[in-house]
Amino acid sequence: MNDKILKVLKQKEGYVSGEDIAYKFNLSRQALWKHINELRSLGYEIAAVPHLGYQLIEIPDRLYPWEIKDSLNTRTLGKKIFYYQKISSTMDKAWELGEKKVAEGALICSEGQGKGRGRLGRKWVSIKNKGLYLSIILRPDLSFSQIPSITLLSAVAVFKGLKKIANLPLCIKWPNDILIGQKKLSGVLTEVHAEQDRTNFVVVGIGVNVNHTFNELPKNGVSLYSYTKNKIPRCRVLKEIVEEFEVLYEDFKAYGPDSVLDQWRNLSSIWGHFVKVSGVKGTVEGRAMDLDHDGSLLIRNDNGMIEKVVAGDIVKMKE
Ligand code: BT5
Repeated sequence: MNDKILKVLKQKEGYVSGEDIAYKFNLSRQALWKHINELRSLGYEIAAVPHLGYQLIEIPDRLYPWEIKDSLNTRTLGKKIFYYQKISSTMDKAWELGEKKVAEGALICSEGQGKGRGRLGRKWVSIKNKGLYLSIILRPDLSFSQIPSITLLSAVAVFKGLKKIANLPLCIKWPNDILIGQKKLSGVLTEVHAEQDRTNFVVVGIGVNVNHTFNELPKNGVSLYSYTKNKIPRCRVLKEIVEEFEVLYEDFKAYGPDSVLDQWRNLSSIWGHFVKVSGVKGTVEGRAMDLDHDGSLLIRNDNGMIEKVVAGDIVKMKE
């Protein structure tokens, strides 16, 4: 009922009479008042004036599923949304739901995370009500070797989604970072639930620093707010990223990774630069030449040999 009342209040800029709302939903005046107070306790600012009625003054910056669904224009992503005030990690919840056979496209979002994680057991700082903490459950029919491309796809989706919000000087850093200058704005994490060669499901985790003040950010972090000085509703950030994600993902499933890889190549300014990459098998240095068809980074070392790095971090880059 709360969401229905909210819809009515959103439709009108001025006051809506309490009598009209109560009549529309067959509620007593007391019951309507109870719903109004419930909405207020969720953070909605609603003015109540005798003889005039109710007016929605402000929508809180929360990732409430009904707010997300109100604006999200997708076919499969976000048809189911699991929402938490606080959680250890949206990845853990996504794994739990994935094992329970929750359908592809389910979104898991939380206002904060107690144990947000990055790759290789690293931590993702997840301050409550400030960032976007989102996991997406996917069930692609892909071979194991194609999965790393999903990380690149996610990074492209974040890049394109954030570009729609503001004209930011974003950089994409292999494989999963979105930066402004040298500072990290967003990170992506892909985890796969697989048995032998069969992929059961994939979870993509997306973290974006949205409304953090400078002091709330980790060292070398940046938020949309700390850079633009504008507060941005986190639902909007989710919407833009998830809509871009769906377009890329449908294309990827239908035609393979080529288009995603091309877009990633075009967004990156790494090509031809000297890089030092710390990978699982040690450090590789040389010139970044290209992405391989599986999303690995191809580096030409001093001997002219091409080395392939499947997973790792670029720890240094120069001209
Ligand atoms: C990542 O790992 O960048 C992937 C981050 C994924 C986070 C999302 S949030 C929703 C979902 N649920 C989760 O639990 N995780 C996903 P990696 O490339 O390993 O980078 C981690 C490193 O980034 C850390 O070691 C820090 O140096 C830095 N870092 C941590 N928190 C940060 C933040 N909020 N902003 C910028 N940098 C951060």
